[in-house]
Amino acid sequence: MLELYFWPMACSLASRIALMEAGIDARYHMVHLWTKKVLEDDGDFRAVAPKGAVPVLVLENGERLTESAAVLQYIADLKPELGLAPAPGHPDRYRLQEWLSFIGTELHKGFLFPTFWYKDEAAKASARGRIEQSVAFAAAHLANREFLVGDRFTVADGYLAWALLLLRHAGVDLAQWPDLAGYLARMQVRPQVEAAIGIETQLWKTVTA
Ligand SMILES: N[C@@H](CCC(=O)N[C@@H](CS)C(=O)NCC(=O)O)C(=O)O
Repeated sequence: MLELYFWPMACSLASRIALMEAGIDARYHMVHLWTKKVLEDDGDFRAVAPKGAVPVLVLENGERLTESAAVLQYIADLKPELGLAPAPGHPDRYRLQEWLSFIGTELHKGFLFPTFWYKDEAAKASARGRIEQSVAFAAAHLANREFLVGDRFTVADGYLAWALLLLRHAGVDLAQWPDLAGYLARMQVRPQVEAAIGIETQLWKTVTA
């Protein structure tokens, strides 16, 4: 069985969404990102993952796969019939990778600067402006489209939905882009997305209580 190391509402939520959309059972291990402890046994997360970051997917053969873009594509490729990623070699596969990279580097990492890393207000505002440019780009792309790539849900949509949920903590108001707010609302009512968010929201409450 696959195993996923995660922290509630962190980027590993996109991997949980992918697993649930794929209908793949997995064992989930909650990690505390600050203490780097695996919560179920107080184990050393860095012994599992030297990078100290989630997601980590433990494959059936015991190998560990990291980096959201790789993990998400791996999960999607386990169930090719579901189209959670376009087939390898199809032109849309490169579009999927383009979006996974954009979400990972511009939105996901971009979010950290104004939220956690910059203390100076001017620097925070500048970083927020940069994120807003990236969000505006995604909003324009989604103005007349239901999904990021092709005409069906892919793992990139799960990843973007997570990133958009987090942006409010960076002081970015999605109401500026009604199409994008509508897209997020549509993603959030997909049964598996809603269920995954529900599970992690509950877990988040338990770890922060
Ligand atoms: N490049 C990695 C980044 C993963 C990442 O930054 N994960 C965060 C949670 S969203 C984390 O575990 N941070 C803990 C740390 O960096 O110490 C990816 O794309 O998956």
